[in-house]
Amino acid sequence: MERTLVILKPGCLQRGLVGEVISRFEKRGLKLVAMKMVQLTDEMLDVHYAHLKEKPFFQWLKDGMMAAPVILCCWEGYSAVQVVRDMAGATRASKAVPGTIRGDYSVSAQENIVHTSDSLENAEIELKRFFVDSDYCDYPSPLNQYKYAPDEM
Ligand code: IDP
Ligand code: MG
Repeated sequence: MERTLVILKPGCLQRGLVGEVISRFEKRGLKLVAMKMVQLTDEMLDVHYAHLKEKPFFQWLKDGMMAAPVILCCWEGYSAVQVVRDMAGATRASKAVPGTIRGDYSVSAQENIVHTSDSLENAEIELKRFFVDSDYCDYPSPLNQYKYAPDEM
């Protein structure tokens, strides 16, 4: 099954939305396999947001991501990368569809509640960036037969 990275951004923490957002992934049927709270650094964000380093908002974005701790989560499930990405909604939250996380809790292009990996390849890279093997918890999923067809597990 796929694994994907979600970062609950500083605004999510400060606005008291951590439980709401985690609850959405739980209710969708995804499995939480790793989680930790960290203060991101400028160096970590230079790497994580390298694809945006020429953008005029790059420093504002990094400052926003360092304004408070973040919560890093790894969610596992069938097609987890796309499922989580779709649940987050459009980057520019003012255009995000209601029912998505960004569409329900934000209007900003920058302060948009969550980071989600955008492909399976990037999910693997990003998870390695923030987690080591011992961060992952291996535990039974007794409800999987009620969540998945045999070929989806
Ligand atoms: P994503 O988070 O939906 O994958 P990316 O294009 O990878 O979007 O951008 C990473 C983050 O950079 C966004 O989540 C958002 O916080 C910020 N960002 C992206 N575009 C803009 C913009 O036009 N203005 C301000 N911040 C932006
Ligand atoms: Mg992105």
